[in-house]
Amino acid sequence: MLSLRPLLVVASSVFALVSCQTTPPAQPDRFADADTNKDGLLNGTEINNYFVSGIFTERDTNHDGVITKAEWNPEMDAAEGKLFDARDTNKDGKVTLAEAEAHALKAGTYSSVIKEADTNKDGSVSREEAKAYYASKEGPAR
Ligand SMILES: [Ca+2]
Ligand SMILES: [Ca+2]
Ligand SMILES: [Ca+2]
Repeated sequence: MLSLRPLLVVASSVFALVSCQTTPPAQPDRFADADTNKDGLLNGTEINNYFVSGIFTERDTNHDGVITKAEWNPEMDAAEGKLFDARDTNKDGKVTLAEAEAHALKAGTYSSVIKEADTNKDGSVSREEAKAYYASKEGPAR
C-alpha cells in the first residue's frame, strides 16, 4: 500500500501539466440546452422542463429514467408520500420525467423564476434576459 503514494504524486503532477497545456473546456451553453425548440427564446414550458430535468437527473440515482419512492426520499413519510403521489399521475409507483415536468408546470413551481427573468414581459426569456437574471443571483456567473 505504501508504494502507491509516489505513484499518486506522479499521476497528479502529470495531470497538472496536462491541465496547464489545454485550454479550459467551453462553458456548457445552458441557454441552448434549455431552448428545446431552438427559437432563441425560452418559454415557460422550456424553463420549467429545464429545471425539472436537472432535479430529476439528480434524484434518479440509478439512471433508469424513473424515480421510485426510495430515490425520491429514503425516509419517506406521509407528507413526502403525498408529494410523490401527486406527481405519479398514472399511479404505477414511479415518477417519469414527463410526470414531473407536467406536475411542476401545473403547480407553477418555476413561474416566479420566469416572471422575474422576463423583464420585458413578452412571455419568454431571451438570452440577454437569462444572462441578466443569472447575473443578479449570488454565486458564480453561469
Ligand atoms: Ca424556445
Ligand atoms: Ca431511477
Ligand atoms: Ca408514474
